[in-house]
Amino acid sequence: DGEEYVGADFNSKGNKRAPDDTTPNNSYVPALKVDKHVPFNGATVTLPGGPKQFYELANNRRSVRSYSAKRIPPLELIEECIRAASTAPSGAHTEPWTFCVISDPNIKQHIREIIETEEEMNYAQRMHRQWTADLTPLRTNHIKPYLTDAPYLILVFKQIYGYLPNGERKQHYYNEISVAIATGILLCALQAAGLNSLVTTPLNCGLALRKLLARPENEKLLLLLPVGYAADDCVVPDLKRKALKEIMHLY
Ligand code: IYR
Repeated sequence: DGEEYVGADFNSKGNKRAPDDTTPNNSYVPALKVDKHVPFNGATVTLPGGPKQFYELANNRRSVRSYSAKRIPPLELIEECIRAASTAPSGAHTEPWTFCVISDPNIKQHIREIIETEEEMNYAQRMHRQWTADLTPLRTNHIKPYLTDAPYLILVFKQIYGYLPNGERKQHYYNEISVAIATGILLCALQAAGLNSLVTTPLNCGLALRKLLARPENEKLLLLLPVGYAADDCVVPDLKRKALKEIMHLY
């Protein structure tokens, strides 16, 4: 985006030194405690089928909007997938993510009501008509049965800042990018577990959902993923993916 990123010089947003900041450099202490660096043997855990096998797995993922309310994956599968997500790289190793897993039917119902109320206004008024036109091939609308049918909802929050042991605020650099990368890993892990999911961005619902779950102010909702098994009568749009030669340019 053309913005210079100069070392560890930041304002409250973390990206610019105030011109009048005369604080000596040695008065800054790192937030991250690292005792030592250790030898690393490189990527030693690989798939038997190599990257082709991983492609097959990733390519098998589709956004699923209808879920079996009867087939319930064990919570351990979800936990293992979130553990995988938590291995994502993050700005200055701040790990700025929170994953809220909802299985309680009453909370799911409440979440559905919050989202459907907002989405009704989103579709009717807030979204540009070009946007709603662009969505018609996907057959989406403000009615979202997947929010109550899916056995789990994973609400992914980005922590826009954290806290030091002394209670002061800690910078969470690139928190949104970090949490988005973690979510990509989560999607792959869910796929590897044989689970289906949908990435949703509930427009205008962040505050209400944060309050419903009693999450602190430094957490902002980034994404909401229904997770479960596709319903027997599930259909998905017959989409094509771009070919490698359209997306990769070798120099
Ligand atoms: N958030 C709305 C609308 C929506 C937007 C996009 I971009 C999509 O790819 C799909 C849906 C909804 O969930 O219906």
